[in-house]
Amino acid sequence: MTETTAPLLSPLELHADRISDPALQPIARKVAAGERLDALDARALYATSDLIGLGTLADFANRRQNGDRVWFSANQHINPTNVCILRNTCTFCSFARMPKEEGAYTRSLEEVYHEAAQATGTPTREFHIVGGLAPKLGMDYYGEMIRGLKARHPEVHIKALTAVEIAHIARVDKITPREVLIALKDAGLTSMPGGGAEVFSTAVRATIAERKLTGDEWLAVHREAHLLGIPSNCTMLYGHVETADDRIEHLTALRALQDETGGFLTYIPLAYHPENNELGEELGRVGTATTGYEDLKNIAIGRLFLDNIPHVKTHWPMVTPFMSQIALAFGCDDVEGTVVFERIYHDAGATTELGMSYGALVGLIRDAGKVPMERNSLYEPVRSDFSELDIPRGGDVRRTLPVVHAA
Ligand code: V47
Repeated sequence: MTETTAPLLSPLELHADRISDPALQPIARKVAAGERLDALDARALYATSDLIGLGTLADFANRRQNGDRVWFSANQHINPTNVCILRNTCTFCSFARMPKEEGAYTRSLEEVYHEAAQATGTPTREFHIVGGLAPKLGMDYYGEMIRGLKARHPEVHIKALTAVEIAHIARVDKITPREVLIALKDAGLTSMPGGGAEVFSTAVRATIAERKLTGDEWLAVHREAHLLGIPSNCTMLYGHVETADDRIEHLTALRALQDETGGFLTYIPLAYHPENNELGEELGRVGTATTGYEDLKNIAIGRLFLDNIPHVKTHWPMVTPFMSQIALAFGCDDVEGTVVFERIYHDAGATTELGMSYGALVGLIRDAGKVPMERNSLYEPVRSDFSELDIPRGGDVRRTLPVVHAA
């Protein structure tokens, strides 16, 4: 994987005078010295209400690693099916349907190719493909899909299938996850998305995702992928029933696997959305479950604790483009891409647009004082000169969004 040297436009300085919580001072010394943080440090970070102090540390750690460069991708999300055998046990999910439930769908391969054809003539460089665990969909379907997409769009990287889907395909075809990964790589798979991790704690999983892969099983699939030369992303779903200690245990496990394999590209904290799902109803939550304060804290702590994962991505469909823009000063060096048509979070009540235009993304990054860099799935630079685009400075990102209609 090649990366250009990050442009260091702002002087790299840790503004310790911006830290007001004394509990953060010893952590600041560790961060300045490039020392690894431990679980007790992470507890202090979760306990603090000194958001500016926390952000100052995360921003320093990010700029030391990435300079002022912020990556984005021209990508298209595709969700081939919402049919899922975990429909009744993943209580946080609003996307899944039982096979015969109203709204259930499974696209034929031709329908997937038709949806992907929107990429033709656009800058799209990545298909992000995730969906449900439909009882009979195995290698025939997914192998053929990836091969067909690659044949039609050779220049587009395919980031597809969470660890949970890989394990499901293995069960359907009675082969190992390793065999599934080898076959999918051969078909054209570039990398894997980070979904399905949720929170690894057994107690949390028993409440929100009882029948899903265990944390250890999720990690084992990613380990296998990394060993086969398939890099992947990792996530944490926060803002439901988990405690700070559950989050720290989760981040510790991600960091340990990264020490072992180096295969994670980016970490994405995912903000729980409570609409139209059993968990939200049980918790009595409506609208958004997380606050801007929590969103920024989780991003900053991810950047500080995961010292071995190169990138931290903010997912604008979940936290809004406004919060994503601020996240660029709290440790993020990567913004979710153009997306085109987002389903999973909108089913769960997200009120953001379904996709964002290329120009709006560039403007969002540039107006935060950062240097936009378009990337592919492997974080190889695609484009850094946007002078030909007519993007008003300080523009309202809402005005430059395309109107995307439901399929
Ligand atoms: O695992 C589901 C989350 C994930 C809800 O790798 C929910 O670049 C909030 O894999 N509220 C799947 N979150 C999405 C995914 C992903 C997303 C963005 C970027 C990347 C990447 C991967 O969506 C699931 C789950 O954690 N999710 N329901 C909900 N109600």
